[in-house]
Amino acid sequence: MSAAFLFSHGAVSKLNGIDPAAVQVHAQKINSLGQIAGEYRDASNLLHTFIYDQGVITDLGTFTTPSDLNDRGEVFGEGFQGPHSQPCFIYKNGTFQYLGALGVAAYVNCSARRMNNAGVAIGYVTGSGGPPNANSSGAFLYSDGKLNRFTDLIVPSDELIRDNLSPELLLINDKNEIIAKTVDAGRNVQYYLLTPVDAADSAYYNFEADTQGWSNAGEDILTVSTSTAQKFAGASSLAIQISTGGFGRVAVATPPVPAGRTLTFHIYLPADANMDWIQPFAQEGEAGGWNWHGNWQPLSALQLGAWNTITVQVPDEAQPLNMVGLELYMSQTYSGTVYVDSVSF
Ligand SMILES: [Ca+2]
Repeated sequence: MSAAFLFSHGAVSKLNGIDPAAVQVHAQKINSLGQIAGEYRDASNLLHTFIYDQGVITDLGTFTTPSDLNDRGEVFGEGFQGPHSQPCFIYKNGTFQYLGALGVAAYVNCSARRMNNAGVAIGYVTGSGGPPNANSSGAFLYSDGKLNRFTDLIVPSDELIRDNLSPELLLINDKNEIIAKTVDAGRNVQYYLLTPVDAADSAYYNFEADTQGWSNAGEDILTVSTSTAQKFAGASSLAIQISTGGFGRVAVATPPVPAGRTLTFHIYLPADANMDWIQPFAQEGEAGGWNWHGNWQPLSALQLGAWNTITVQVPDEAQPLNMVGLELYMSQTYSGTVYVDSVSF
């Protein structure tokens, strides 16, 4: 017996809600949430980007074309800002952000390629009309609000630089690994896989060598180790492997966190995480009456399959701390791994 593709519950949805006058409707990307980004031409032959999400169409307006859509629902595409300027944009949380050129330029013509689930985008931009030698064109990598010239991110001795080839970036994955293509004067094509070097982890609790005293301080439902499977910075993080439901607590005793500091936690929740809530915390010692300072977060406030940054304020009048850590509560059974990294203060 063989089966054709089985849709969830047999449901097939029609992409209703696009401008009835639309022609040349193209769905370009579908992400793992089932959201779709596409484009169409309106009655005036102008291009629009649309996003389809659970039966609802959002129209991003004229002069926009999508190139990619990530699992955060963010669209990477090309827009329009007056004659001769077609910058790349990232559309997220209902707003456009335009990326511009690499140097000073009057006009921008940008080719959007890909954007991963961390919001790191790659493409190629041509700037023109700027001062001589403005050097405003080239392949770029956009990350954390910064437009980087791609060649600035490559070790100068690498042959990509040495041969003075301009890489056309093709693909990026969620590990920020990039496929680049070069074409030399003889039209010979070469492909490269570029892998990022880990940024150093300068946080006090960076979990680079060991667990730094962090251990299970709650119910017997989890084990604690270091792991390179996920990391916020450096090469490794603290892995909290949960085997069932219940109340979990991982903590480090007598941390040297001074009063008045803000503790910053980076916490990675897997895509299938089902805990009810998590709570990074700091607790004062006996002199401080065991005072508790937590930042309780329901699962709905957190990003899954991603790093979450959560802070805990230690008051100015706090007495020396008894412990710092993370609590998790799962009313249902769960088996999976949560990661903590780069806890600084
Ligand atoms: Ca680390």
